[in-house]
Amino acid sequence: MEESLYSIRMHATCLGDHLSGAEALVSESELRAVAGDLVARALGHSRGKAQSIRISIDDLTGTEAKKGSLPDLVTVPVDDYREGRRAATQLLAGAGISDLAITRTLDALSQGAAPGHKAMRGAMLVNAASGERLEPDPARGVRVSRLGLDAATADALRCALRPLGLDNAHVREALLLAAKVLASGQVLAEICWSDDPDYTAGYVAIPRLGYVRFPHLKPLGDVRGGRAFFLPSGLHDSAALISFLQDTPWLAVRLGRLNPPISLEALRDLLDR
Ligand code: WAQ
Ligand code: MG
Repeated sequence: MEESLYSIRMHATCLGDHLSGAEALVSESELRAVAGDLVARALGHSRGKAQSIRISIDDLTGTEAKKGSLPDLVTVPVDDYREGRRAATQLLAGAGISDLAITRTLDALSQGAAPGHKAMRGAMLVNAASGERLEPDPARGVRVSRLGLDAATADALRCALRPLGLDNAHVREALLLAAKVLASGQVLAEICWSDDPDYTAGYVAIPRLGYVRFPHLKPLGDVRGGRAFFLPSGLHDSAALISFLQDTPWLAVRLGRLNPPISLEALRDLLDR
């Protein structure tokens, strides 16, 4: 019999504002347990308690999922978020993002990229040359959806992250999201930091090096976080990319290399090569 495939998504709001969202691709037998986990997560969020929780479940059985690998991962220790943002800026510049686009994006993320300086629910799409924002809805942004790991890869990932001290939901979910974004083949770079006030780490993902994490990309206690995907200025049709990111089921079936930390100097050497 064909294996069942479901997309399950949670979106929680408080006073009408985005609070938390999460999702998974699972089989029918896992749906109940995962739904319970998502509800618990919405109720226990560090940004506040949900007033409204929506769970959507879509049966995708019979839809072919695309398959790919997780990116390589490396941590670059930094002293504080300023040093983290300087290093992130260097990585983005090395990936062909203009200084203007980097500055505009970091400013938007640090001020809250949704109208009213609120946190966006999804990601900004940014023209890598002009810094212009391209997402159709600046409050919602583009949500990367319908992504998951097969069971063996999910287990292997946890085992490989544990000795690095990185086996937590933030890392696992962000690495998976970055994997789907890189798999689009159309994104030059991604930058992200969490909107959770007690989680200061963030990352830059680029095709050449994979997922490069910095323990500090924002000050502790800040509830402003977000994501931006930088697109080549020549990409005229972002609709196909948005449809891939939002709608195409995508499963990670292999790990990338999970490297021990490297110094900022070693990162700069890699970039100069
Ligand atoms: N698609 C697009 N954007 C999203 C999605 C999604 N599925 N989920 C969240 N975002 C955006 C949204 O603007 C959030 O405000 C922002 O990203 C941050 O989301 O240690 O926890 O789930 O290696 O708070 C990164 C570092 C942690 C992990 C990221 O993001 C590490 C994190 P959060
Ligand atoms: Mg969050």
